[in-house]
Amino acid sequence: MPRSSIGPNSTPPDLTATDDRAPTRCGYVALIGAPNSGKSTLLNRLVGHKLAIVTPKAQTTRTRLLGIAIERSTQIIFVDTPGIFEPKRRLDTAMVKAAWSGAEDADETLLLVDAARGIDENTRRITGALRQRGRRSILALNKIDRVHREKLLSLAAALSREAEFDPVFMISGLTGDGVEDVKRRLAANLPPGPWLFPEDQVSDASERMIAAEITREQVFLQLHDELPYASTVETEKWEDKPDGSVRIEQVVYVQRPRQRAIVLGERGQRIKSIGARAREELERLLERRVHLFLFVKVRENWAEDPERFAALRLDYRV
Ligand SMILES: Nc1nc2c(ncn2[C@@H]2O[C@H](COP(=O)(O)OP(=O)(O)OP(=O)(O)O)[C@@H](O)[C@H]2O)c(=O)[nH]1
Ligand SMILES: [Mg+2]
Repeated sequence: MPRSSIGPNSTPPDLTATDDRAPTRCGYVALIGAPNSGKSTLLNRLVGHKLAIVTPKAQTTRTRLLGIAIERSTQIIFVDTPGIFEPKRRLDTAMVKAAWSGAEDADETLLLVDAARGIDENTRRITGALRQRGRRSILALNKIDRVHREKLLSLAAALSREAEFDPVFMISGLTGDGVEDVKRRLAANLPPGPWLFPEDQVSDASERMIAAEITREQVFLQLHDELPYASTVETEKWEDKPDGSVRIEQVVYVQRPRQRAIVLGERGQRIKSIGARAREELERLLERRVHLFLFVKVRENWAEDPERFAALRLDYRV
């Protein structure tokens, strides 16, 4: 069966569908790491679908997102998390809290370190917390396509002095180098048990939510300075048309009238370009025609508004 269903659907898990010669295994694996270490890129590669948005800017991911992969008789439920950093705003605190609770609820944690960047303050904060919690983690030095081998070995040694890691992998989420080894090892580590999701489901996020993320990805890619961080995107309407296409209405919230003017751009050129790229991406993802309508609204306090947190599936009470 093609693994085609993105979000939750009404089909109950078919627990008999797995290889009945081998007992099934199932469990959660949290991907944790500093912002920009490559967690979302790796999640997409492990699952074989674009689920999580990826940009060169830090703090792209704002909430936990499940990506579900199958490795022989094991269902691996990967948890993409926001990067762990020193939070300043309420939104940051909620993001970091979501990341840690993702790690705590998981059977295994995989710490990603950007090998080109090495051990920075954020990574040190994570290794300190792992050590304090007495938590063993698997380590993946990521982005090895950008780093010489000698540097990798010394980085692995330095990290092993910070916390307990077993084993250590060297991978590139971008090229896929080493990723299958990590996946196999994780599958073997997970406990025996029935699969928790239908075998064709690849994420817990709804199509509405992923669609909002795709537009937010363009906001991150096409806007700069404080704007990506001052914006959030929500899907307000989703209408399946009889001709097979879908009409999607989304709101881009910003905090200031001046920011709204920048998002719109001169004669609406910027929002048009954000919409055009997001629509292309959505059509690829949903495999149908998409009519995308974007509205830009000023909500000075959106980053303090419980409704916006709920849309991001973040805990407001941080
Ligand atoms: N060269 C190289 N770049 C990578 C690799 N993995 C990710 N990147 C790039 O690193 C940047 C950040 O990737 P993300 O996957 O968004 O990182 P993240 O850890 O999810 O970031 P946050 O969500 O902000 O915490 C993007 O520009 C990716 O293309 C890799 O293996 N090699
Ligand atoms: Mg991410």
